[in-house]
Amino acid sequence: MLTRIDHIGIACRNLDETVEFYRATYGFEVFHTEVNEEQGVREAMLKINETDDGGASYLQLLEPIREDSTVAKWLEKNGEGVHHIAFGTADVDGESEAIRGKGVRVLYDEPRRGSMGSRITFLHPKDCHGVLTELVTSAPADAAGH
Ligand code: CMX
Ligand code: CO
Repeated sequence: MLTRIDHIGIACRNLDETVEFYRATYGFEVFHTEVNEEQGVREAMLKINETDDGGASYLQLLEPIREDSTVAKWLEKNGEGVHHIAFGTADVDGESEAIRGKGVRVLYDEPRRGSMGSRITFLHPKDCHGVLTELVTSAPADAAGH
């Protein structure tokens, strides 16, 4: 089961300036930052609300750290904006297999490492009516280590 909006991924050119916009305009504070080398991004997670499945919903602000990263390529083509949405689930392995079985391309054979020790995979936007869609299982609360 997919039980929450885990996050909305927003591509930006300058993470610090974008974080400041969200703080000054809405009062959202940074909950966590990290560099994900594999994904080629520096990111900030802003927690918007907790959810009744024990998780939370975030904005994920993403700045590319390499010219050849997917987010750098996307920014070049589209400019700043909403890059992907992510649904939270307790079982990213089971959900991605079930969705693969429905004919949607799942981009990874096995989930990879996401923010705060989560496990993530992606569904191809061309199979999802134009929306790059991520599935996330959060790390257990005591293992997140933010
Ligand atoms: N949303 C919607 N459509 C997208 C898209 C996005 N974010 N990114 C690419 N597309 C579309 C393009 O517009 C293009 O469509 P057209 O052929 O109609 O022009 C098509 O998909 C192919 O795009 P591309 O620019 O050639 O890009 P690639 O095929 O090289 O990569 C994708 C697309 C989805 C495979 C790649 O972005 C990917 O692997 N994404 C998953 C990883 C990721 O996004 N990591 C960063 C976030 C990390 C995190 O959330 O933690
Ligand atoms: Co994401």
